[in-house]
Parts: sequence; C-alpha cells; structure tokens
Amino acid sequence: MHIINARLRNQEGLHELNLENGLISSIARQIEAPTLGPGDLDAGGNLVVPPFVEPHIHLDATLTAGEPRWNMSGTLFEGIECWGERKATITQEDTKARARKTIQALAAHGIQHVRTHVDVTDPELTALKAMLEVREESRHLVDLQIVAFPQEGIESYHNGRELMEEAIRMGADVVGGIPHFEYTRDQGVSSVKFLMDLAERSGCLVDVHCDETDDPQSRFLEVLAEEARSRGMGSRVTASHTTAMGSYDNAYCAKLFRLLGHSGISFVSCPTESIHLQGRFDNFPKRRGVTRVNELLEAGMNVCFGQDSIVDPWYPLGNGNILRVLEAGLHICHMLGYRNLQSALDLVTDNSARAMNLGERYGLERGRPANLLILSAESDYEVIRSQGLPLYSVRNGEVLMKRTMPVVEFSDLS
Ligand code: 17E
Ligand code: FE2
Repeated sequence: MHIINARLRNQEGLHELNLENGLISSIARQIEAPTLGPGDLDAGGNLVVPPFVEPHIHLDATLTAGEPRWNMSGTLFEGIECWGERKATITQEDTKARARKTIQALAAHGIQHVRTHVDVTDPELTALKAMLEVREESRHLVDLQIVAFPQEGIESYHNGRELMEEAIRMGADVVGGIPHFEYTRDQGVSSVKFLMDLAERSGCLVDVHCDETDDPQSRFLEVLAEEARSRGMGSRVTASHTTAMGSYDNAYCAKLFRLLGHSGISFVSCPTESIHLQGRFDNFPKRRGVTRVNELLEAGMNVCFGQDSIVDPWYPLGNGNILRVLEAGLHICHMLGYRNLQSALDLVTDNSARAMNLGERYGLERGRPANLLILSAESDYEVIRSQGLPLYSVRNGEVLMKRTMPVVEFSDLS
C-alpha cells in the first residue's frame, strides 16, 4: 500500500509512505504530485501519525456503571465499593463480552496499543483469566498489555502477595499496585518494595496506581521513584494518577522533582477521571485533583494521558475517544498555551508508547510495523480545535477502520 499527500509532525512539506509485508518500507518527501493506484490512500495533506495509545484503562470493569448500584458520592472509595459488589458476580464470559465491546470502541478511535489494569484481588482470578483470552483474541485490533492490579491492596487483602505472584505466572505483563489504599503507610511502603521485587525477578514492567487522592500526605511516589532509581529500572516503571501531587506544596515538590528526574520513570494522568473523582472532600475553593502534568513535562519527564474508565463505577461517560480526554486534559492542566497546543498529540502517541516500552514496535520509521492513522486535520493544534477524529486506521499494512466525517449543509433561508 502507498499513502500519498501525508503531512508528518515536525516536518516540512508532504510525504509518501510505502507499506509492504506489514512493515513501513519507505517514507520520502514528495517531489511531485503522485498518482493514486488501487488500494492506495490519499491523506489529502492531513497528518499521518502512529496509532493512538491507551496507556491506562480498566477493561475488566468497563460497561458496569449502575450494576448493582450507581456511585452517588463520585468518590474513588464508593467506586471501589460498587465494583466490589459487581466483582462478586462477574464471569469470564461477561468480562470478555464487555472488554471486547470497549476494545472495539477504542479501535474505532484509532487506538492500537492498550494497557489495561485487571483486578487480581479475587481468589478465583476470574477477570484475569478472561483478559488473558481477550489479549489473544483481539490481536487484529490492538496490542494489549495486562497489568496485575490489586484493587483492594496487596498487604491489606487476604493472600494479596500470592495473588500478585500467581497473576504474573499466568501471563500478566505488568506489575501493579495501590499503596495509597493499603491500610497503613507502612503497608503502602512494603507493597511498593514487594511489587518492585516481583517485577525485577520476573522481568515485568511496573505501573502503579500511586497517590490517587487529594491527601497531600500521600507520598508513595517518592518510594516508587527511589525503588526504580536504585534498581536502575526507571524506564520500565510508570506512576499512574499521582493526583496528590496537585496538593503537594511547592517546597516538597522542588525536592521530589530532583528524585523523579533521576529515576527516569513515566507518568500517566487521567484528567477526565481525576477531575470527576478528586476534589470530592473539598467545599470551596475546590482542587482540580490532577498531577502536575505541564511541570513534569517542563522538567523533562515523560507524561501521557489515559482514559482510565468507560462507563464503570468510577466514571459514567466515555466512548473510546482519547482525543476527548486530551482536549479536557489540556484545559484542566492549564495547557492551552500555543507551545502546548503545537505538541499536544505527544500526550496520546509517543509519550504513551514510551511509558508502555513499545520501543521499535511503534513509530513512523522504515522497518517498523505498518500501523498508522490518517487524521482529519493538518496540525496538532487544528486536530484539537476542530475536535478531529482519525479518518483511517491502518494496522499491519491493511485498512482496519475508515471514517466518513458528517457533512453539514445549510438551507438557503436568506
Ligand atoms: N480503580 C482505582 O483504584 N482507581 C481508578 N481510577 C479506577 C479503578 C478506574
Ligand atoms: Fe486506574
């Protein structure tokens, strides 16, 4: 397949790409207007980018909002209670059906790489068994990384450590954690040491729900970052949420950022989820409850955005469109400045791929998998402003998804 009239980010002029045997075989600056052969695609001067990435979602809980009851307080904690009730009734079939539906919604929005947290605080590990099957069955749509996520804690859940180890033995790709939810500070710290040991032993990646609270005393990020730094594992470690950082004072952050920089860990912020779940114990003024996204970026750290939930006990909305989360995140994080708008797509493409350690399996370069999107506008700024969407998603050199944008016509009422 040949793609013509492609605009590439941070490059002048138009380009043509050749895709052969599922790989990108060439990318070249277009000298003259090429002819379009059968099966070729004309990008029409729009951006061509590598696929969108969803670095943080909970596919085992998706599409369960209201079952058996709605989260009325809007807090993380009531969400965990509601999920606990629903979790008692999940089956592998039910989990697979819901996850498949949501993966289709993600793929419809140009996402081809997904990291899903799967709750392993379940003696039967039902959701994990289901998601391991979904990972294989969905390969034509997405590459799926599974995080062994201890929703109810590692130290404060019965057999929590054994369940984490078993989940990794069964084939989870990433070790998770939730130190701010353990009963005590000490348990939070020991859970982080345990999960880092497990990751080091097994060669797995790490992605910890870390300090997902407005409590400025929740300081497990420093523990995770120091474990990553001292073991030389930073590039394999992600801290998700870190919303407490939005409540840390500047004096502590100034010290913390030095460690974060030395650790080399990545960050995922889920701005729509956090603006909804956090700030719930405030009256006015109300905190935004998101981490310091722009400040981390300006300090040279890797940060990306995730959706977290689609229609589950923690968040009732969502349709798979990561650009909606990007747009909201840019607002919530005070990132509508011109510089931020010009590079906004980094937050849902390259930065997320780096957090997920996709390496050479990702990116528009010769020899890499022929996975890419044709977007509906010619710059990051214009994609955001126009609320653009991918027009094509190409996977392994074949068209996976094609979208026709609606046409608006005015009647002549003059
Ligand atoms: N579980 C959790 O601890 N935090 C979240 N944001 C979600 C599930 C969605
Ligand atoms: Fe999450």
